[in-house]
Amino acid sequence: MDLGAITKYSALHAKPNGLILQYGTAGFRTKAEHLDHVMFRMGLLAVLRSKQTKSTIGVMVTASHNPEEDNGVKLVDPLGEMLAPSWEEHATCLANAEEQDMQRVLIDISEKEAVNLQQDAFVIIGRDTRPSSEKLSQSVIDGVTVLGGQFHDYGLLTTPQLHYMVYCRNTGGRYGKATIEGYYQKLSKAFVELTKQASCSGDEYRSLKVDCANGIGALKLREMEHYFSQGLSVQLFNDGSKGKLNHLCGADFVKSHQKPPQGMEIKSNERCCSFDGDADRIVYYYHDADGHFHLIDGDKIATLISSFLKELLVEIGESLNIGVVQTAYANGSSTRYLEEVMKVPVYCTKTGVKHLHHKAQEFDIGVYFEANGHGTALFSTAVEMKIKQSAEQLEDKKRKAAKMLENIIDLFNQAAGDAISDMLVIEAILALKGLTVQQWDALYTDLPNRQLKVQVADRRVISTTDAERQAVTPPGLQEAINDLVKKYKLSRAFVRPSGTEDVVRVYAEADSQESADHLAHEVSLAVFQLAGGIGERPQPGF
Ligand code: 16G
Ligand code: MG
Repeated sequence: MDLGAITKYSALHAKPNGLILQYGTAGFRTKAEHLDHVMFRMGLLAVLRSKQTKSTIGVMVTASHNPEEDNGVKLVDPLGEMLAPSWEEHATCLANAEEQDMQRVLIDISEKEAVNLQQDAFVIIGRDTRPSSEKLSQSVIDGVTVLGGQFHDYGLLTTPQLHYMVYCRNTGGRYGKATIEGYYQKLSKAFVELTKQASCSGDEYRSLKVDCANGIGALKLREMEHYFSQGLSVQLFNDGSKGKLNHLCGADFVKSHQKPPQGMEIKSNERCCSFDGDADRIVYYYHDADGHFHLIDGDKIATLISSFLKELLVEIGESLNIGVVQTAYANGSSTRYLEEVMKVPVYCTKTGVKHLHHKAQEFDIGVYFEANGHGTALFSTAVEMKIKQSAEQLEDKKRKAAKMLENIIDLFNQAAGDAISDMLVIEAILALKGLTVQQWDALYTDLPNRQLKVQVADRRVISTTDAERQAVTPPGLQEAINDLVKKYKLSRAFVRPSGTEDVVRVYAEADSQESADHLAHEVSLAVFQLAGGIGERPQPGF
């Protein structure tokens, strides 16, 4: 380590006085003007992580669904996963170190993690379309270079594309080619082969409106479009040519406001979807003949996918263990449908993709989705090999199912939830099953629900267990929630401190919207009273 050079360059990326940031569920995220030093330091950290793992590490500059003025950064581990928890702590330490402590912190991390500093390091970098992203990714590169790391800057990429590149590079090209063409070709080939098997009746449904949140998804989908156009025609909205990133559009807006994005004209029963700002989340929706808006969220996406996978497995005659992973936010109807109708086991983890991803790896086939639309399906290597063999050996009908499964494995981004890949999987399944968006929606009816936020002095006073479904502290809060829940039918409620905002989140569902709203309000009051609420008491009405 050339400590002199690090000190010199670090001063060019000086940390604003008193600024403390935390590597949260999705890396660092805040106003772009506060992030220059964090970017430089994450460049340094990526080099150490690369040396330690002897693998390529990814650095993505994005703030996903946050406003355009924000930015953020996260590191991607060797198999495309989120950064290991112990390194999240190092990231926080390094980002918050004062200039004069930087050297010591770097040496500490290297020693604790037994990093061989002589080892080569390779870091790949991607960024979204925010105005601040280009300069910030240059600061990452400065950090990588000053520690002697090699790098490749992919420039504009969706977050899942960067995860894909990392995964490809660390698996000797077996997973795919680590180029943007490699990504387009792998997914499109699988999609086109799959949809060729769809009966002609599906043809009239082969067009889709996509709200790209004025983000990177628009650019990449436009580049990719002609690779899969024989199977699907996409019409892009909020493509970044005029509107602001994530402003009144995108998956997060549509999911949280339960209404369509601005800038998209929707005719009744037309199939539409929205990506978020870095294209790792997707939700679907449509207007029915009466003009009512229907949201099809991550839970219904997981249901469609896992049901289809299960059907294929039954057809091939394979009894592989398939599991669905959700969070406490999953609608109760989806869990019930999966368990009772589909007979698929369902597991619940804490919020945050890394928790779901980790759990999903325990199954032969693990399908995970957050209700907000972030998810994918993971297939163990053994399953992949088995399916490939079946596709060659089995007879006619069985062989066809095995072939489909083989294509689906290729179509899923197994490194991360990916709006483009998920969209193509969903479109293929709808075509193959001849399902309309309404028929898909009708699989089950969501229980009415409500989400609220409560301001408290210190949200850390709330701790939870049982995948965030039970509050352990402050004393009395869970008992209060239990008493409130008993007052309503088919009801459920939980509270948790947000990992991305300084608020406590409240979730309630019940048999009617009125009951869900009441319950959410009453639980908010309990949080306000028992967990140190500040400001105005929560008011009823929304
Ligand atoms: C982050 C997570 C997302 C989670 C959300 C919860 C990743 C890549 N993203 O955006 O999965 O749903 O945080 O936010 O892990 P909250 O803690 O504020 O409710
Ligand atoms: Mg995102």
